Amino acid sequence: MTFRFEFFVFWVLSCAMLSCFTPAMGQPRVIFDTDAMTDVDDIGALAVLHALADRGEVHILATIVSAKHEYAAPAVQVVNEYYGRPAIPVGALLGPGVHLNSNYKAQTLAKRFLREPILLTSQRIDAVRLYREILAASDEKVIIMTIGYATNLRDLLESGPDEFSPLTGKELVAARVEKWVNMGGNFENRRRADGFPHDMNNTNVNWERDPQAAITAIENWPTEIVYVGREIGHSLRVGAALKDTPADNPVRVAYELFFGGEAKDHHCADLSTVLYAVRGLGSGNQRYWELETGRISMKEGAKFSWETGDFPGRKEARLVDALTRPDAGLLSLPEVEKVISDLLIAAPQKRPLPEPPAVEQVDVSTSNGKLVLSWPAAGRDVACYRVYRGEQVVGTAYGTRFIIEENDDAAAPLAIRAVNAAGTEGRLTRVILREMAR
Ligand SMILES: [Ca+2]
Repeated sequence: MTFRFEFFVFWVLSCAMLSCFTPAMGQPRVIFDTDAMTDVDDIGALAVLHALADRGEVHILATIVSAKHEYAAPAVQVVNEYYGRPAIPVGALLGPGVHLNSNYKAQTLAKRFLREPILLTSQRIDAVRLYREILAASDEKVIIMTIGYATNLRDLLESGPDEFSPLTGKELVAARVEKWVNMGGNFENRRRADGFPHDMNNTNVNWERDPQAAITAIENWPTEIVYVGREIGHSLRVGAALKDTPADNPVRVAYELFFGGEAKDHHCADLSTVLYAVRGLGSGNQRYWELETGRISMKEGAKFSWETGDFPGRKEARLVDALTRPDAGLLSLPEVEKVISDLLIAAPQKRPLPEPPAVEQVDVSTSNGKLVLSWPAAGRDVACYRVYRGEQVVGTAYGTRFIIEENDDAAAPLAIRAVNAAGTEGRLTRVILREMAR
């Protein structure tokens, strides 16, 4: 059965009313991939990311979970909501993966702060689908950071063409991803700040808990990888200052749950990874790190060796800090701790976000009996799009394309509304489709 669609696009907002929308060009656009399961530094890292977004330094495209704990995704949602960005998508690994206990008690955290019914990790949008939807629609390069397992990125690389893109996962990453900031590996033998020596098995839990994912993703990654080795964040400690923040700050509560009492200083493996993903090496006289280029060789169990140097065709580097490069004029470790701690405890700014602009044009086609809607992006700050049929939300798009499975009622009016991170919908951009028999 074939259809032809005549469609009329109405939009109420005039271009003049939209002129207050000023995209922040040059801001990195990031996808945050976290286990949010065992250690509390994932929660601290997400707080730092939101604090940087509050300062206009980053746009958060998605928060994605790489662990199987049912309250990992809800815990991420708690932090997104606290910082006033409830509409940022929370994706999750739906296939096989790592499942361990949560030492910061993700379930307790989620139940304290979220309204019932809580959408569990297994009820979230599939990580690979979310990655593909976002990357396919992105006309700017994206930075992906992993502060958990490489499971989602391995699955993304191995994904095939779908309704969002004719590219394979690897081709999509090559086309749209600037770099992978990878918290993993243990490149130097140091004593931790508490005197305990690092385990020098040349890996770290992020890689060794799903070693095949780490090996496959690293060996097949088609763009730059920057490793934030365990020694970077484990030489820094922050968190005690959270006790000066409001008692209902869920990040403070997570650190309290982790320590079984007052919030204390804790390592910064994931927090330092966020700082690098957003601010890079730092700037001016505020330089945190240097890059050391090299080449990694992955071995069984996700152990590895690292060879320093320039290797044509490879884009790999690791972070080095002032302990490794005392000659480089970098900030001292206590100074970097101060930068991270100030971001960790910064009060959410919850500035009103501009209402998202209207979707100005929608193309409609059919494919395999399904209705395919696609449209140009309505600005850089859109978190997602809601697709309405009449008053009913029929789905959410994280890119600029939506497929309606059942098109038997295609004559009903469809509206697509852009949604910003705060959850505010754009006004009355309405697309009315009328089915016309050929
Ligand atoms: Ca982590």
